[in-house]
This record gives sequence, C-alpha cells and structure tokens, in this order.
Amino acid sequence: MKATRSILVGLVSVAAALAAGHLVAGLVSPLASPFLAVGNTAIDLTPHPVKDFAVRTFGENDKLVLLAGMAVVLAALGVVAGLLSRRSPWPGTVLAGVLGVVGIAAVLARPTTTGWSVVAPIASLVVGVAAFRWLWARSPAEVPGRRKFLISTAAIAAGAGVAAVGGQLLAGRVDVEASRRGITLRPGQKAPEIPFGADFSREGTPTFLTPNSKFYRVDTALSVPRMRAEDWRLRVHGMVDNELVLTYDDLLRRPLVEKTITLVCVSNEVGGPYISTSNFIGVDLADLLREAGVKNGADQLATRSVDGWTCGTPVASIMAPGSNAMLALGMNGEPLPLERGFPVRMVVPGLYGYVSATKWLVDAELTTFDAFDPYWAQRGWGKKAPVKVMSRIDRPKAFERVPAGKFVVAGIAWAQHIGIDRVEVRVDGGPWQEATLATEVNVDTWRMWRIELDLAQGNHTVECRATDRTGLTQTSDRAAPVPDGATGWHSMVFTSVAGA
Ligand SMILES: Nc1nc2c(c(=O)[nH]1)N[C@H]1C(S)=C(S)[C@@H](COP(=O)(O)O)O[C@H]1N2
Ligand SMILES: [Mo]
Repeated sequence: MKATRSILVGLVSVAAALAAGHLVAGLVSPLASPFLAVGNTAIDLTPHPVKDFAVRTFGENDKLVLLAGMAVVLAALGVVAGLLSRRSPWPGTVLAGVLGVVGIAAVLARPTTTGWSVVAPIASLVVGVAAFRWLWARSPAEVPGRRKFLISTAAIAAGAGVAAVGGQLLAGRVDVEASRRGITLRPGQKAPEIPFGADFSREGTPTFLTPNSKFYRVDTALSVPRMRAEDWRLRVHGMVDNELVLTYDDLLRRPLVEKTITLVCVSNEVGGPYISTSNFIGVDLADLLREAGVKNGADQLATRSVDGWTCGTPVASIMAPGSNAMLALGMNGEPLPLERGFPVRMVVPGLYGYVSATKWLVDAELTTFDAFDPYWAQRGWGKKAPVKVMSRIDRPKAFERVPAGKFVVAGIAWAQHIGIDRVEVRVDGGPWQEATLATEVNVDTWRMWRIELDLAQGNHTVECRATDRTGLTQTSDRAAPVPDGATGWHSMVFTSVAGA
C-alpha cells in the first residue's frame, strides 16, 4: 500500500475510535470519555514540579495544551500504525487494540467511574479496530481502487466528526447554565462595603475585589464538572452523631452570609500571581458540623469533589470561633461560576486552597489525619498548610524604566485570618522604611501598601517584607512552594531614568 494511504488509514481510525468513545461517554457519563480519562490520569500522575511548570508556562491554558499534546501524540501513533501496516493489517490492528485497552484502563482507574462508564472506552476499542480493518481492506494496492478508498475514508472521517460533536453536545445536555441562571442569592447579612482607599489600584496593585473572570484558577479538572443545583447532594458522615444529606434548597433555607475573603494557592513562588479576593456568599460551615455532631477525636474534615479530588482540613480551623469557614454558593453577588465549583465549594480563611477550598463539593467525612491522606498529601505536600505571611511588589514591574526622583512603589501583603501589622521596603540593601498600609477590610483579606521613594538615576533593587499581627516578620530564607508554601522576600530590579 502506498505510504500516504496507510497513513490516512491510521489517522482516520484513531479519530473514529476517539469520537466513538466521546459519543458513548456523552450518553452514559461525560468523564468516561477515554480521551478525557487518559488526560485526567496524566494530570494525576504528573509530578508536582512538572504541573507547576505547566501552570506557570501555560497559565490557565495548561489543560488545553495537555489535550492538544495528547492529540498530537495520538495522531503520531496513528501515522505509525498506518506505516507499519503497509503489507499486513496486523501491526495496526494490534496497536489499535493496545490503545483501546489503555483507554479502558484509564477510565476504570478514574475515581468517578461508575457502572456503565466502561462501555465508552470499549466502544473506542471496537470502533478503532473495526475502522482500521475495514479501511485497510478497501485500500487498493494500485491506482484504480482509489475512488472507492477515498469515499470510505471520507465517510468514516465525517462520521467521526459527527460523533465527536454529538458527544460534546450530549455531555452538555445537563443544562447547568439554566440551573445556575435560575438561582438568586439573597444573603441576610451582606459584606460591608469595601471602603474607599482599600486598594492602590491606580498605583499598580490589584483592585480590592477580583472580578470573577479574573480570579486565579488552580485545579486538576480537565473538563469542568457540570452538576445542576437540583441534583446536588452533600453527605456529611464519618465520625458524626447524625449523618446529614443536604440538598441545595436545604442550604438556601439556612442563613446566607456574605464575607470578603482572600484565597491563595500554595503553588505561588515568591511574588506569584495565584491570589484573589471575593465576596463569598454561603452558609456557616461550623454550624453545619455542629448539627452533624462531630465526635471526639475527629481532627480532619476530608472533602471530595464530584470529579474525585480530595482535600483534608483541620476540624479545629473550621470550628474555632470566628473561623468564617463556609460552604460557598456564590461569589460577588452571583452563583459560583462553573469553574469555581458550582453548585457548592468550601472556603476556610487562613489555609491554602489545597487544604480548604474544595470545589464541586459532594462529600464531607469527619475522620482523622492518621486515617486519611488527601490528593496532594499523597503527592508529598504538607497535610496542614496555614497561609504564611507574605508580601509582593506589584509596581514597578521587573526591569521597568521609571522616572528618576519621586516614584511610588506599591504592592500587596497577606496573612489571612491573622492580619497584617506592617510592611517594610528597602532599596539597594539600605535601611528598611515603613510603607503606608491601605484601609483594612478585615483580617481574612489581603492588604495593599504603597511607599513614595526618591530615587537617583540608575539601576535599583527594591525588596519588601511583611509582619503579621502576632509580630512574625517574613523570613528572608528562600523556600520553594513544596511542601507547604514558599518563603523569602520579593524583590524587583528596575531602572530610574531621567525624563522617563
Ligand atoms: N475539586 C477541586 N477543588 C479544588 C482544587 C482541585 O483541584 N479540585 N484545587 C484547590 C486549590 S489547589 C486551590 S488553590 C483552589 C483554587 O480555587 P480557584 O480555582 O477558585 O481559585 O481550589 C482548591 N479546590
Ligand atoms: Mo492551590
């Protein structure tokens, strides 16, 4: 067989296999799509530094990059299968079978796999092998059969396209958007207005509240879980006196409160971007646990999302008076956006997101730290991770050229749930000077700072360090984010120029 034809046979068969799996998954369970299951497994197996690299390099497109990379690898395998099968259909058949088995294994290994899900990767295997054999049999050794071959290939390729789109539409048929649109949240207790002067956004800091679309995003979900509020249930169980099963309406019947809270990710390098602030609307989590009755000795609340991610939070951090821990239903006045964990997520001020902020929450088990290791603890991250006092310079930007003379340096500082006492700044290793802090909103949020400096022409390095309300000053020791959060002083190199 000619090389071009054998390549075409391989490529079209791979496409048909993937599309068939996607279509059947759309019918039975979207996460059972073998393509997504392999991608999700890849995410779980990826060592954290690589994941960090991916997030740093591709930002919120990291998942798109992964899916595109997988498509390229699969296409390459299709090409190889085709080329190996120029004389006999067997090498390609075997390769198609092996890929099919990998898909089945990936789906079976997903924590979300239930009963019928496995038919999706089985469909992939069967269709992949069948398409390959059928096309191979129709690819002629010489030119005369060309037309028939091209028509067959085009037909399968078109079928694959229709199946893939169909699968996508079916997966989206659960109308979460409509469910979300139908919800209005009316907190009985509104968050206080953000006072004028709570940020220095005109001088380079973020705005105090982060618009929902700009809020940082970190999660392992390759496809955003789509669950309607009507279908949502939360089971509270384990070491409790009364097991609870709550619906979304049950939560709406409880007192809804609105609180301004800053969320931060442990993956931040010093100076990193994964920190944002929102007015979260939700119900008090400690009240809810008190209703369930936490048994003595239960020190960890293990929570799970609908896509199988797990998180462990110290019970003490939730139950402490004024913890402000909540099950959040909304952000900035609207129901949670889908990628923020709709219908319900957890928020516990003062703890990094990976030990506190479960999105798409469906299960809460009272247990102990000895008995259970959640997702990131299994991968070498700390089991307990209170937020470390930290500060960041937002202005000037690295290597910026700024006017010599008077110039305002500005940034943010945070020590959630403890509060910031002061921020100091020094230039070129000189004496520490105290920055002006913006109006405090509450201790669970970031605090903006600014300082006016008078700088001579030339290169400068500016550094900052924050001190929290307990008197703890940020250490200068540089530590990486693993295992429980980076430390060190943020610094910025820039140039003051005349007449800039
Ligand atoms: N279901 C689920 N919830 C999750 C995660 C996740 O991977 N899956 N990541 C956590 C981490 S590491 C952080 S920092 C926060 C980020 O929340 P955001 O994406 O809304 O900013 O969500 C937490 N909740
Ligand atoms: Mo995180």
